[in-house]
Amino acid sequence: RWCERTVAQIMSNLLLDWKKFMNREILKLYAVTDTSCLHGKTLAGIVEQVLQNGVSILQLREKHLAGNELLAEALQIKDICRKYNVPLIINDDVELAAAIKAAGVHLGQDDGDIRSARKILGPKAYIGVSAHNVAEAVAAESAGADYLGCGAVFATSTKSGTTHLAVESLREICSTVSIPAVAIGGICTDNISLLRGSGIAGVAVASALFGAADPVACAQRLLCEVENL
Ligand code: 3NM
Repeated sequence: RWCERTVAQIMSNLLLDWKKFMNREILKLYAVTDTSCLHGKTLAGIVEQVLQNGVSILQLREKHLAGNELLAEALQIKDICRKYNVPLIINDDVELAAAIKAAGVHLGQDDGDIRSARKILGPKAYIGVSAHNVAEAVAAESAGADYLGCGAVFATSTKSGTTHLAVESLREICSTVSIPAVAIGGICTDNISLLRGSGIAGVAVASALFGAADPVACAQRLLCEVENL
């Protein structure tokens, strides 16, 4: 009995470690869609290009869309993600994530509740949570979040009302929780190296990728930089 329990405990710990390791790998280059800066290109076109060139996870974040328009966009992007075996995360909308069987959802501090999202999406779903300090990070981890999005590490015009997160605070978050964290906010190829030593698993990038003159080159350079962090 005691032996069986010990083996079961070891197996379950190994599985948890494996999940954490995989999550860190998957979070390396996290693209967050931003259609406000496409320069006449299509979102689907850029998504296809960046998924072929290093983006390891993609979040659909289209604040200006709702209802059937958002659903149609989500289904189209999901097809591309499936083609390249890249997880699709839906921003804020647990119901939409469930309806299209996305890989997961990303919740802000004011969005839905982590535990009810888990109930709806199940144990395999990725649930990401925005955290701006150690207290929020610890709370998200204990509520069952799989990863954290921490920002804004640099100035951003993609989201209004962000607060600045110093690299030192990012490091404190990463060393306190055991789930992986990605940095977000104004990250581009010129400043990503400033995040070195912070302990992040990866970077989440919107405008630098989707507004790039050459999104392919940008994705490749970001991946190269993130691997040297
Ligand atoms: N969340 P870009 S900053 C969606 O600080 C988002 O929590 C942030 O876009 C936060 O890469 C941000 O264009 C915008 O700056 C990220």
